[in-house]
Amino acid sequence: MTALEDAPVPLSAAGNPIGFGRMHRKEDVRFLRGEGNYVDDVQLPGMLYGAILRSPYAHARINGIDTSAAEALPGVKAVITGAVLETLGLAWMPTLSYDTQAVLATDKVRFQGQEVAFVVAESKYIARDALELIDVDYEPLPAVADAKKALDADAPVIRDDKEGKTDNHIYDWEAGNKEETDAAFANAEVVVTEDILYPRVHPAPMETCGSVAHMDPTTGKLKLWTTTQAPHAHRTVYALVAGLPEQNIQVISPDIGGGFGNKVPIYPGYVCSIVGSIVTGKPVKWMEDRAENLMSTGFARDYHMKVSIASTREGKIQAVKVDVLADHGAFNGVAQPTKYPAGFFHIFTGSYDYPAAYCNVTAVYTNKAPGGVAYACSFRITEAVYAIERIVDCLAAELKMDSAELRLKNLLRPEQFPYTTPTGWEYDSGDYEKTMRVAMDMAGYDQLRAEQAEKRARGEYMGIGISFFTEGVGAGPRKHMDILGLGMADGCDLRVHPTGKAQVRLSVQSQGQGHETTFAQIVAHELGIPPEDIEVIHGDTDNTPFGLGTYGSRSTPVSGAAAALVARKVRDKARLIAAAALECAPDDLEWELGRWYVKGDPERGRTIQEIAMDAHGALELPEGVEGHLDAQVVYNPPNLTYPYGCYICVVDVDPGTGQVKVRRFIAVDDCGPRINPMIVEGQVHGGLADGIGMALMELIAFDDDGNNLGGSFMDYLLPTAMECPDWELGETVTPSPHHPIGAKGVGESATVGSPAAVVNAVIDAISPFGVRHADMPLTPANVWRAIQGSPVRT
Ligand code: MCN
Ligand code: CUN
Repeated sequence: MTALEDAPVPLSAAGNPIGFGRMHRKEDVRFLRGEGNYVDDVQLPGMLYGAILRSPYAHARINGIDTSAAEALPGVKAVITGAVLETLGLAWMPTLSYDTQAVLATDKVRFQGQEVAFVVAESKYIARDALELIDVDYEPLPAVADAKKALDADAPVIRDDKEGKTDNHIYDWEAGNKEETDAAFANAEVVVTEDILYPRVHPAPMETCGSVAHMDPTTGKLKLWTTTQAPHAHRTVYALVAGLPEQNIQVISPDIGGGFGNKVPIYPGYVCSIVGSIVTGKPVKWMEDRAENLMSTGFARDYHMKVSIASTREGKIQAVKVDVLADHGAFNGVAQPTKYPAGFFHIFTGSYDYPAAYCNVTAVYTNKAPGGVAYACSFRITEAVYAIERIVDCLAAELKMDSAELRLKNLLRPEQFPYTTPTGWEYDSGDYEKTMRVAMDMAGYDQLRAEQAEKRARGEYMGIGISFFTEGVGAGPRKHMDILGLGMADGCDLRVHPTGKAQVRLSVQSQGQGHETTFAQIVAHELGIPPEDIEVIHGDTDNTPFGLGTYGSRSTPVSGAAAALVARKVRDKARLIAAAALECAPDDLEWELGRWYVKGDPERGRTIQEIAMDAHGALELPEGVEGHLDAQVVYNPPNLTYPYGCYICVVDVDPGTGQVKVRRFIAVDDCGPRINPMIVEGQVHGGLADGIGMALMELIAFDDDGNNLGGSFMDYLLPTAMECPDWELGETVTPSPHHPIGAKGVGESATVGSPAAVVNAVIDAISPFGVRHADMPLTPANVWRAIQGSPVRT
């Protein structure tokens, strides 16, 4: 274990830490100057532009499509429909959950915004104009937008494309022990049950989804610049779907303007751009606009949860059970490990010590866009954390107990780690009470409660909300986790050039998380090469090793480990070369950052840069040591890493208007050693803003006919600096025992942990009105309704 030492990290000539520490992001030089290279910046000679015709109906039969007027428009090069794709065997594609999804609709449209036709034209304006000229003969069908009605006997069957399908049921899945849990509930002194909805929200990255496809007709090589968080997995899927030879497909994911899980699935637009290029022989660019992104690409959540908790009268939790109705939209397109159709939801037992838990998840099709796993969810740990942290607050209200006291009474204790949860996860490490105490101290918890009591006496409504979350991030190991059969392990290559400068190649792909900086820091920490001398290469399948990509905060736990191990491999090789150069035995050498030296004779040594030159030079290398200084690894993680944290939110609510003001937000995260604390804080800041957005304003709503009511930022509200307080961040450091540098992931922690803290604070504020729960988003109107005792609108 080389956890973050107390000793100060040495600085490079450029002033950067040679190892872990704060350093400005290397990529910001181009980002801040507007010189990033996004998919829409890709310009190729002779490039054409694609646009997608989308369904205005949530459910309708297609009786015919007349494309003749569009084809006749000058500048239009091709109009592709489902019928055309059918002749190529490409009308349907597999989803990442072993379902099928229409690329372009043939028989029916199944959600509003579904892809119906693809126009390729000389300009994007001509392409859009041509869409207006396509005449689709729709026969509207009754739609089901409400998951609770999807299994009704008279509900229209959405997936009648599947042979023998007579209902909208997708799967039932369970975890935990039902008998033990039922027994614990039967004998419990106190039981609290609540219907809790985690509404449909959307990750809404700044850059929408798009691709530029170029199928070179002479070489047969397909180059695809695309917004993907998983370039290698996408390449393999294209090879399997289209039957293209995999070595002839190059997926390039250049700079990405945010992903947040939106860019894990393969979208029909990507496939259409490829087909457009094959048909026309030219490069074809497709970029969706904001409304298309909000209406048709991977949404998040839509979990209807009935949550029950059993406890003693003193507040010792005994069991938790959750019944979930999961709305997956019209195609089951969620991206998650195959074994876990409900993602990692069964981590809902949370951070507490109790013996029995059980969940049952029933998933259904509805006439809505597909998705479910996105928006910094760590494979649905967002839903799980929200369920447990809300129900714990409901229990506190029932017991008339302080919610901090109830949590402290039930938190797992340090000596219980590694801890196996009642649903089968093995938490690696934690000191939960310590983290909670740090947060409470930072907040001045007791004073806050005293202030709240005073204010209540004056008729002012202040609320304090706590959320204590545990995540599991870093999927695999591959024997338990795969996506479409591709095992979740990641490669990493490291080359040290003769002059001692290095290139490290990753299988993961940054969307703004700063990998070009932090992965250089990991290698610097292991080898002593300054981070500015290490180039991080990612996002290009021709130039990086295979791996499953960036989501579920797996880059640090998986590829971060791979980067540390590949650097150690290079270090070991460097030792043999240094021994040859110094004419001593390798065992006589000792390592200090950046240098092997002779034990007892520290003046005699070789720096890593000198060794790099030796490795490429005339030095006689020892038997069995190949020339050059490089190495490769594939890292198959033994377990997930389990970051955790305690968040405390303080709000003031105006009961007359329902307006919520977030006054303070204290976030104490434990993600093990922080490679770059500044980047970690940035990740947490972003996730906390997400939490305020989801808790208070974000919602993709539908009417009964399945019309999407939130297709623009006028309706789909995102939080701005105006709604966010000055974040108060703290940390504790509990290394992961199985990770080479002890680091746990953090990229989704704040999005996972914060919504419950905000909602708990709002409900705490309005609890004097008898409110125990109200669903997100807690807009002013919904808070007001809750106070009046009316149902909220979601
Ligand atoms: N880090 C660190 N020390 C740690 C843990 C992480 O310095 N102990 C750094 C890492 O080196 C990396 C960053 O923090 O630079 C995030 O690391 P990690 O937790 O491994 O997460 P990933 O890199 O795998 O990023 C994925 C995660 C996900 S799944 C979503 S969703 C999300 C998130 O990252 N999407 C983002 N944060 C985002 N941030 C930006 N700017 N844009 C997105 O699309
Ligand atoms: Cu669930 S969103 Mo991130 O895993 O890409």
